[in-house]
Formats: sequence, structure tokens, C-alpha cells
Amino acid sequence: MGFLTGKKVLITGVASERSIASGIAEAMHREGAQLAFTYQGEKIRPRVEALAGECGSDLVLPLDVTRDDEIAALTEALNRRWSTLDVFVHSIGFAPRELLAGGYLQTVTRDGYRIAHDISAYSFAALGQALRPLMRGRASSMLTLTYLGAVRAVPMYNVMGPAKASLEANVRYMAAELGPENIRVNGISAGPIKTLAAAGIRGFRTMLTHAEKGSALKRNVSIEEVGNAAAFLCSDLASGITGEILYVDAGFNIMGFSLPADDVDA
Ligand code: NAD
Ligand code: 0WE
Repeated sequence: MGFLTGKKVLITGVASERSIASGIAEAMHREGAQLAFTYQGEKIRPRVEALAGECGSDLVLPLDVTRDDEIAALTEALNRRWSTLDVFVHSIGFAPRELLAGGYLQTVTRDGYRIAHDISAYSFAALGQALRPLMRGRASSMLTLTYLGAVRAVPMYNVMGPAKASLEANVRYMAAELGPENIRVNGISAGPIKTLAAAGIRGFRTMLTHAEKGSALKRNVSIEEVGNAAAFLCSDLASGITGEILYVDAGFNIMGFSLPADDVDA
């Protein structure tokens, strides 16, 4: 029997089969969870419905996190269908594309800053607030996806850095407030993965190579590896873990610096 058997899970952020959220859905389905999905806009609805079908789910609901009415409607639909919720996965991030190239101070705008923080950080708190009544008192957990750019200055990650820093602070504030209700809140800081969001970034291939060479394991991570860590963190196996950021990055963040392989004394 899987370690998520009987858990009702809401997964946001599936845009394609390469989405980190898809890797999480697959791992959680394998471990016996019952899944519900959200999609952003009618264009990606069929893709999300297809993945849901593969995971034995027919609960697929619209969600654009910039819309309060859609957050309310999603909560209402889940309440009607399930009345409770055990796991909420937040795998959503966005900044206007033109802010993710060049320098931070060269590109940052008031509007870009607001949009990045609204969609990438505030949405976790907003959904946590809405879903809290369905999750309280039942060994439940919330999970979000973050990146090293929250705590280090990463070239071209720019405004997403401050937005992820805000998201990680949300993890701690939400964990502190929801702990008494037995709701855990954690984040996974994933290494770079070529998803749709990443495909929109100029020079992403170079960054993947750099991450590979600089990591302890000398390789990059997969959505399956992030999915397995997510399944663990959201299960009762992790009942003592809350407010934490777990790095699933092949050990990139722990390195001081790396030498080329042929310079290392064997
Ligand atoms: P992805 O493009 O597959 O997923 C991003 C998702 O965000 C999409 O499903 C998109 O629909 C959703 N989204 C954007 N704006 C939204 C809105 N207004 N309302 C609702 N949904 C919205 O890319 P991904 O790489 O799987 O990204 C998932 C999460 O993982 C993001 O938070 C991202 O920052 C984070 N992350 C990605 C990487 C990476 O290298 N790919 C590394 C670490 C963390
Ligand atoms: O969080 C991310 C990517 C987030 C993202 C991607 C896009 C592309 C399309 C946010 N907004 C947009 N807007 C778009 O229009 N990652 C962790 C992946 C990523 O993005 C980078 C990275 C890494 C790693 C950008 C620059 C440098 C490194």
C-alpha cells in the first residue's frame, strides 16, 4: 500500500507533461493519493485533463491565481466534491519575460515587480487562506516550489529572486500559523529543469550545463526526483517537518566552487 493512500491532493501548475507538477502528480498517484488538478486558461485544459485521466482523476478545475473569484470558485468546488483536503501543491511562478534577461536594476519595473510577487508569492498565501478550512485538524500539508535565486544572486533570475524570497518567507509564516491546526507547510528548492517555464529563458541550456558541472552529483535533477521528494514531504512520513525548504538540486547549493573534472587530483 502506498504511503499516500487515502490522501486527497490538489495539484496546481501543470502546463505540460514536463511540468514539475506533473512529476509530483505521478509520484503521488503511484503512492495511492486521490488527485484533483487546476489549469490556467482553456488552452492547456486538454493537457491537464489527459494527465488527470492517467492518474485516475476527473476533477479538473480552472484557476488563474490573479483572480479572487477563481480562487473562491475552486475552493467551493473542492468543498462540494470532497469537503476535506489533505495536500495542496503550489507549483506556480511567473514574471514578465522581458525581466528575465539582462541585469536586475536594468530591467525591474514597478509593474513587473508587482506581477512577479502577486503570481509567484502572494498566490501561495491566498490559496492557503482559502483552503485552510478544508485542511485543518487532519495531518495535512501544503507544498510550494522555489529556487536557489531566493537566497543567492543568480544571473538573469532577476525579479524572480525577490519573489521566491517572499515565497520562502511565506512558507515560514504559514507553517507557524497553521502548525496548531496540524497543517504542515514546506518548500522544495529544485535545481534547474527544462520545463515550459524554463524553455522561455534565453541561455537556459548553458545554465543546465553549468548546474550539472557545479553540483555534487555532477548531473541535473528530474521531475521524477522532485516528485518523489514532494510525495515524501506531503506524507505522514514527514510528520515532524514543517517550515522547511528542502533542496532537490543534486547538491549544487552546498558547493563552495567546483574545479573542472580533469583538474581534480584523483
Ligand atoms: P511550468 O511552466 O511547467 O509550470 C509553471 C506553471 O505556472 C504553469 O502551469 C502555469 O500555468 C502556472 N501559472 C503561471 N501563471 C499563473 C496564474 N496566473 N495562475 C495560475 N497558474 C499560473 O514550469 P515549472 O518549471 O514546472 O514551474 C513550476 C514551479 O517550479 C514554479 O514555481 C517554478 O518557479 C518552480 N521551479 C522551477 C525550476 C525549473 O528549473 N524548471 C526550478 C526550481 C523551481
Ligand atoms: O522559476 C523559474 C522560472 C520561472 C519563470 C519562467 C518564465 C518563462 C516565461 C517565470 N516567469 C516566466 N515568464 C515567462 O514569460 N526557474 C527556477 C527556472 C529558471 O528561470 C531562470 C533561471 C532558472 C533556473 C531565469 C534566469 C536564470 C535562471
